[in-house]
Formats: sequence, C-alpha cells, structure tokens
Amino acid sequence: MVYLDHAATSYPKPAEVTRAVLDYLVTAGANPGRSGHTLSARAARIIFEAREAIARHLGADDSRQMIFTNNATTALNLALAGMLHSGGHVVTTSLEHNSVMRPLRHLRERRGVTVSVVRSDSDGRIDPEKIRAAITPRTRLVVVNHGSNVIGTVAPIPEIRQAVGAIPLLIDAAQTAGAVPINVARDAIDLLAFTGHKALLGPQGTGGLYIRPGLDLPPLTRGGTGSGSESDDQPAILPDLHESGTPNGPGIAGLGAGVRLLTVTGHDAVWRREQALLKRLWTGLREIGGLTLYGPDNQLGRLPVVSLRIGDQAPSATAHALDRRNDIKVRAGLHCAPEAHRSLGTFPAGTVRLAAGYMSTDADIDRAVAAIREIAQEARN
Ligand code: ALA
Repeated sequence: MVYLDHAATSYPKPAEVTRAVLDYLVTAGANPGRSGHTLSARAARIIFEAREAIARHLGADDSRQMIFTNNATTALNLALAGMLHSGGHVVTTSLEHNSVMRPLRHLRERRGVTVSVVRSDSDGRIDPEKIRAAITPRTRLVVVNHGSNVIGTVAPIPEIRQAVGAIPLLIDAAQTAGAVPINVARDAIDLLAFTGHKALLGPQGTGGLYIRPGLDLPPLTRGGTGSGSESDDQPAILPDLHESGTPNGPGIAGLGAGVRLLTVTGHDAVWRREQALLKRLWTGLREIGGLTLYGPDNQLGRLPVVSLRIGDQAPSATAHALDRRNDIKVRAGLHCAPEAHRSLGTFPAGTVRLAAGYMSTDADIDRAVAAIREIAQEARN
C-alpha cells in the first residue's frame, strides 16, 4: 500500500504517538485539572508538557497562549467569530479552505461582515501587494492560508505581515504546522490555527490556536474549566478562557509525542526531506505525456502536494484506478477548497492530489509515478 494522502491526515502515525495515546489511557486516564488526585495531576502534567512542546515548536514565548481545540476548523471558527463579532471588514484569499470560507459567509449574512477575497494567480501564488490594496479603514482582520492543500504553494508570511501593517493577521497553518518552519513571535503572527493530525503527526481530533499576548478574543464556547468554579463568569485567564469541557487527553498526549519527535528531528531536516520528496515526485510526473500538472513549474518552497489531471479523465476515476489497481491512496475532487480550484481553472471537477508526508519513502513516490504513467498511457491509447 502507498499512502499519499498526508494533506488529509498523516498515516501511519509514528510508534511514539500511538504509545503515548495508549500510555495516557492506561496510566493517566483521569480528568485533567478537575479532581485533585494524583491520577488527575498526571493527566494534567501530560497536557501541560504537550502545550509546552507545541509552543516551543511554533515559536510562542508562553505556552498559555496555545489553546487546544478539536481541529483547525474549530480554531479558525474561534478566531473568526471572536475577531469579527461586531462586524467589520476582512481580507482573505482564494486559496482558503471551506473552514475559512464558510464561517466568513455566515458572518457576512448574520453579522454584516464584509469580505474581500484576493485571488491567487493561476499557479496559486498570492501577491502581498494585492492584500495591502484590499485593506480599508474598516478592516479588522486578514486571514491567509499558509500552505495550499490543493497545490502546496506556501504563502510569504513576512511579506504579507509587512503588507498588512498593524491589522491583526490570522494564519491557517493546517497544512504547514510541522512541515514548514513557523515562528509566531519572529513573524509577528497574531493568530495561528493548526491541526494536530497532519504534519504534526498527532491523532485526529487535535488542533489548536495560538493567540498573541494581549489580543482580546472572546471565547466560542463557555463552561467548566476546573478553575474559578465559584463564579458563573468564564475565567479570563488563558488557556482556560477558551478551553471549556474535558479535553481530548489521549489525543493531546499523542500530539505532544508527535511534536517532540519533530523537534528532535529538527524543522530544517523535515523541510529538506519534504522538498526532496516534492522534487522526486514533480520530476517524475513532468516526464509523463498527457498529464496536466498544476502550480509553478519549480520544486522550491512548496509542500510535497501535487495536483494533476490525466487528459480529460475525471479526477475521481484516476483516484479510483490508483486505489483499486495499485493500492495507492490519493484524494480527488475539490479538496474542500472550491475557490482555489476556480483560481487554477479546475472547478468543478477538481484534480487528483498526491500528497506526500515526512515519512513517505522514495519508493512510494516511484510507485505512484509509475502507476500514473501507466494510466496516462492507457488514456492516450
Ligand atoms: N483539508 C483536508 C484535505 O485537504 C482534509 O484533504
């Protein structure tokens, strides 16, 4: 089996991650931060250590600024609803996932938020100057996808930060946290949403939001936190303000193990490996006749995520053939990012997406290239 669907979720998880989930369930499965007993304290300790690990990995000075959520979608909803709760104008890009587009549509209809969508070029690149030009005196937030889940292009965060000036900047790092070096302090990022189950190698049902110190963000949910229980006011301290209800302890334990593994490996080593995988994949695919590859024709600075089409074959038919004949797992269609496909000119059928991950092997790439070559040859005959 060849798994090239890492942009949807990384698989399989490293042994360290599965072991940490199991360890938590077996040795610390009490409710963290609620009961005072030793088992509860052990669970709380594991969650604290995971929070510290992710804060260090993403460059946050204080781990209390790192809020755990169920996924990147919840983190994005929290950030968008909080920043735009009393209306205003938001600038975003055509590369955004529905986890940004749908909450923004809701906020437009229910809160009168106005939305400017800066379109990428046909290679999926965003011009920071176009973002600057879209800002108005009413702009409350700029939301930018860090790495495209459709074609892997990576947005130039420092240039975008400079272009937006003092306007708060929300980065959707669903595809990049764990894959592309990120430093929220150095890049002056105000809010950064991430998922735990992709390049950070953690279990599904994990993710989070980094919130810049001093940024006032009302919570999306309110409830029990194990702190300040005498009051029916939500505690104002972080992370409690945004973390009501029992957390996903086993998942967060696994996420902590995934992040620690990446930290030991090193940001640069992970990024170099992903670049090597991309180069191998792109170089192999571009030799195949009858194939359309999307995105810039170079292998620099992109995630190992490649979108393609074989002639006029339906992307779903190609993905089905890869799965049934070659046991190769990829994702076809719109990848929950219809505007990105409009920018690429691949709406509504979408593309076939091959998404490698840090743990993909050269042999995985070679088998996928050979299988696509065979399907493309058949399609031509
Ligand atoms: N957003 C994920 C993907 O791109 C699920 O497949």
